[in-house]
Amino acid sequence: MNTISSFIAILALAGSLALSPLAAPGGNVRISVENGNLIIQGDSRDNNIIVTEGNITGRAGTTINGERRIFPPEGVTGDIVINMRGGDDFVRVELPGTNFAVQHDLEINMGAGDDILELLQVRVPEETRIDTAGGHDIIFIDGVLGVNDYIRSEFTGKFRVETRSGEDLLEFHHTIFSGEVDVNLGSGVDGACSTEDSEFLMPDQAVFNGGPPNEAPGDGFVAPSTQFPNIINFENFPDDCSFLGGRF
Ligand SMILES: [Ca+2]
Ligand SMILES: [Ca+2]
Ligand SMILES: [Ca+2]
Repeated sequence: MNTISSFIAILALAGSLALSPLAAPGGNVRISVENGNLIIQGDSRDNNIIVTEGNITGRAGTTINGERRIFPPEGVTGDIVINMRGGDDFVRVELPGTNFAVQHDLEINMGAGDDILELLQVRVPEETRIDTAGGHDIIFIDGVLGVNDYIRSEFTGKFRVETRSGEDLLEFHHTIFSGEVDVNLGSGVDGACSTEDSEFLMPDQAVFNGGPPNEAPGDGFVAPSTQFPNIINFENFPDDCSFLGGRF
C-alpha cells in the first residue's frame, strides 16, 4: 500500500469508528402501554427525547418507535415510567396536567452515563421517583413563565431523588413540593440549588443528603432555607450554582 492509499484506509477506519456504537448518538426509544402504565424505554445509546402533552419527540437522531415523533398513546390510566438505560441521555418532560397528564406516579430511571433530566412545568398528583444511577447527572426542575408569573411545577406526593456515584446537580426553581422530600446525592462532589423561589409545604419532612464526604470543596448547597432541619452531609454553601456538580 502506498502512503496515500494507507492514509485513505485510516480515514475510512476513522469514519467507520465514528459511526460505530462507541459514539452511540440516537438510538430508538420504545413507547408502550402496559397495565395502563406508559412505559418509555430507551436503549444503550445516547437517547434524546422530549415528552409533552402533544407529542413524544426524538431529537439528535433518536427515534420514537422508529418515527421522529408520536402522539401520546391511548389507554394510559396509571403511572408514567421512563427507563433510559446506558448512554448519555437527555430527557425533558413538560406535562402541566391539562391534556395528557401524569395521572398517578412519575418514575424516571436515567441509567448509567452522564444524563440530563429537565422537568418543566410538571404536575405529579402522587409519587415522584427519580434515579439517575452512576455518572455525572443533572436534574433541572422549573416552572414556565406564563403571562404574568411563573406557572410552577408541582409534586403532590412523596418526591424522591437518588443520584448515586458521580458529580451530580439537582437544581430546582418555581416548584411546589407538597409532601415528603427525600434527596440523596450519593458519592462524588454534588450540588443542590436552590430553594429560594420554591415552596415546601412539609419542610420538616424534607431531607437533603449530600452523600459521603469527598475531596474539597465538598457537596454544595446554594441558598438552603433555614426552615429545613434535615440538610446533611453538605460542606460548601456557595452563592450560585454555576460551578456545582454534574456540569462537564
Ligand atoms: Ca440510553
Ligand atoms: Ca446516569
Ligand atoms: Ca453523586
